[in-house]
Amino acid sequence: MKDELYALQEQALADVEKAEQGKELQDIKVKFLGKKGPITEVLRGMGKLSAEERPLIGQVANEVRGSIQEAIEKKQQTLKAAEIEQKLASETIDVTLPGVSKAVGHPHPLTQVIEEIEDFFLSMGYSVAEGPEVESDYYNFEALNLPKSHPARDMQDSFYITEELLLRTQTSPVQPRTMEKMNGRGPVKIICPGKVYRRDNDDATHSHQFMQIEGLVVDENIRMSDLKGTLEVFAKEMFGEERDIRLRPSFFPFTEPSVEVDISCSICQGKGCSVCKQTGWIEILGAGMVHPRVLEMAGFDPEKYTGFAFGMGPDRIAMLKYGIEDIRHFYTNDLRFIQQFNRK
Ligand code: 2U9
Repeated sequence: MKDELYALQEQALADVEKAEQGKELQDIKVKFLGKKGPITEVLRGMGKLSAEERPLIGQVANEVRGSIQEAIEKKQQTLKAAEIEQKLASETIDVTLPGVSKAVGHPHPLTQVIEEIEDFFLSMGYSVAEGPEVESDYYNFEALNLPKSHPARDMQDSFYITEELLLRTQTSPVQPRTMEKMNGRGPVKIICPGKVYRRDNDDATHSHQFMQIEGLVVDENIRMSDLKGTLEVFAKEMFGEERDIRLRPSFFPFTEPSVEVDISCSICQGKGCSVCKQTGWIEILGAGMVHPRVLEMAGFDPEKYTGFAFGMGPDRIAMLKYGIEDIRHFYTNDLRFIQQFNRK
């Protein structure tokens, strides 16, 4: 029986040696040391032994059990340590390796320009007013001194939804909407950014949907020089201190007098080049003194109140600022174009 025990011990220790997984050790333990195990079996047979043999076998059996138990625990630690080692090896981070850059988004170039323009006017005490893109014919045209029959309506080919509803062709309707809420009392000092829609065939300088920012100041004694001064500071802020502005007479149904505003060409410093078509000047926006009819329709007494207004296309401003030759780049969501404006 003693040899049998040692043979079991040898077998068990050999299995422990070969074991590679904790599970195997568990199985060996159950197999050799378990209730139904051969050593237990031997011990159960102790009854048949002589009195002098029993303690000897008992001692050998416990020695064998102890050595197998110990071998299993030692091997478990070895396997545990190897597992941790392997885990560490697989998880070691080579800090010298370049990091995996997470693609972080950033504002669209148009949004960047619009926010820059908004920040300028907010710094001048204006507030931002917004309104519906699906607008009524009244606010988009009538309230802007463009009665139903007015020819200028055709200039702005519109997406009509019903007789009375259309996709707004400019953000101007936000202004009579805002003025009406003032119950004829100034001051009004707002800028109105947003999407506008014109039934245009998209090409390098036209898009059926584009952005606009308009501004309006209504109060007592607002004069043309206030408009000129405001636009001068704006142009220098957006395009550089060395820029000059020029006001040219123009016509808009909702302003009288009306002007178009140019800045000196940033490419040729005003000497004339292909960008400014040899004029040295580049048009950036339109403006004028608010037409008394428009003030009146919005509930303001044109005898007491005057105002100025301006309108610009941030797309155009961005194209000038960044030398972009095709407006469609803004709307085709080509990341190669957009990611150039990632202000890291
Ligand atoms: C009210 C009174 C006056 C807004 C104005 C312009 C001149 C203008 C164009 C610029 C580029 C449209 O996107 S664009 O093509 N706009 O030139 N806009 S004055 O005048 C108003 C608006 C509302 C109540």
